[in-house]
Amino acid sequence: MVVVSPSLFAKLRKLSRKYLRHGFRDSLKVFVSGGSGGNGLPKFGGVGGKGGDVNVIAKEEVTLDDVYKKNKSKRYVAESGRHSSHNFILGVAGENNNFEVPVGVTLYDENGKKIGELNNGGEELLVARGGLGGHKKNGYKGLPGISHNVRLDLKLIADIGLVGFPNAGKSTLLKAISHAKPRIASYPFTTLRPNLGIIEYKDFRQISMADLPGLIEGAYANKGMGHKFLKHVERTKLLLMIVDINGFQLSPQYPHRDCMETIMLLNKELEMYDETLLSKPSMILINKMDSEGAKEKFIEVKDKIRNFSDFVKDYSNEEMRPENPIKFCDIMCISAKESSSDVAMVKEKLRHLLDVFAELEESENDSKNMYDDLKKNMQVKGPVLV
Ligand SMILES: Nc1nc2c(ncn2[C@@H]2O[C@H](COP(=O)(O)OP(=O)(O)OP(=O)(O)O)[C@@H](O)[C@H]2O)c(=O)[nH]1
Ligand SMILES: [Mg+2]
Repeated sequence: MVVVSPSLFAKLRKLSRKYLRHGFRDSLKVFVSGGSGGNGLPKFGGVGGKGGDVNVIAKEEVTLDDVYKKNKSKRYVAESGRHSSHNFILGVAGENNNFEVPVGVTLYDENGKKIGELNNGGEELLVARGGLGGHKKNGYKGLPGISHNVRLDLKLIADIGLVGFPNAGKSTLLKAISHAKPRIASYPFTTLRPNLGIIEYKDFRQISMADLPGLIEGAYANKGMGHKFLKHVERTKLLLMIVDINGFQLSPQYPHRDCMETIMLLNKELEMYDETLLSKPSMILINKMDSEGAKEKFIEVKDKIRNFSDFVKDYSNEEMRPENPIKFCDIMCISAKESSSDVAMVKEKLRHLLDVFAELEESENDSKNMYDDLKKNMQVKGPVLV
């Protein structure tokens, strides 16, 4: 367990904000405007060209930072349609303005209404339609295109999301299990932006793991660094919680939380942020088992974690108690830093769990499809009421 003095903590926070400004961008506001339609030509019944559309196209390997750097004005305006003329009775349409965005982006309009999301490379979304060209019915006056501000909101798409309090060893595990090179240090908030690592297996199978900045109590209400990144957990298939067997203390003016309290508080933070996160499959790793007295501490907590719902139910401090205790599908105690065999075991376990969940999901979909087919058949062949 590491304790940070208030002055160092203040320095770290300052540093972190500066670092963040240059670091990971997961939201970007842009202005998009479809081109205006060209005017028609009343004398000859000519139709003006349609204004170009603005489309976003999802591309792997593009980051929101790339999007910003490529066009710092953050304005995307499509070309206007040409007016109808003697030579071109049908005005030429304006060119579309297409720009690339990262896979995993959700787009919102100015009122926060979702326009759509792009979850696969090559997917395309229209964000500003160009105006129609002028013709007889609109008095030959070309119409303006749609213009508005759009927010691009990026959520990482990773198979596994690592969640834990600061200093629990998330980055240490990511480094040990993948080729990622996250920063690791003995003070909280070492990780200031999400890191993505790819776990590779001998048969070339790849599993992605996102290491997120540490959560703290009150994270759901925007405390600390982790809240900003909780949204990245939404799209992961498996939550991997990491807890220090020795517990956690943010700084001397904050209470020390032991291992069980840390688990409850993490559970509560996730619940307060978004209850549906708790229905995701989750596994828990109790880390730093090489530290002094860890084995004795683990013997004490092992059954409590196994029967976590009962433990939570009987826990007296209501403030710390989550409403919906997480059901962990597996518990492992490890030393992410010192034991490569522990890390290898985690690696195999994660693969196994993801496979099991994928199979379950598939069979659920199959039975749902079967039910839908059955219903369709019933509608076709079922008895007719007269
Ligand atoms: N003894 C011991 N120390 C560990 C172990 N795993 C990580 N540590 C140490 O714990 C400290 C924090 O590790 P990190 O991996 O940076 O922790 P983190 O959870 O990523 O922390 P944040 O990025 O601040 O949220 C470092 O000094 C690590 O060397 C372990 O298994 N045993
Ligand atoms: Mg870290």
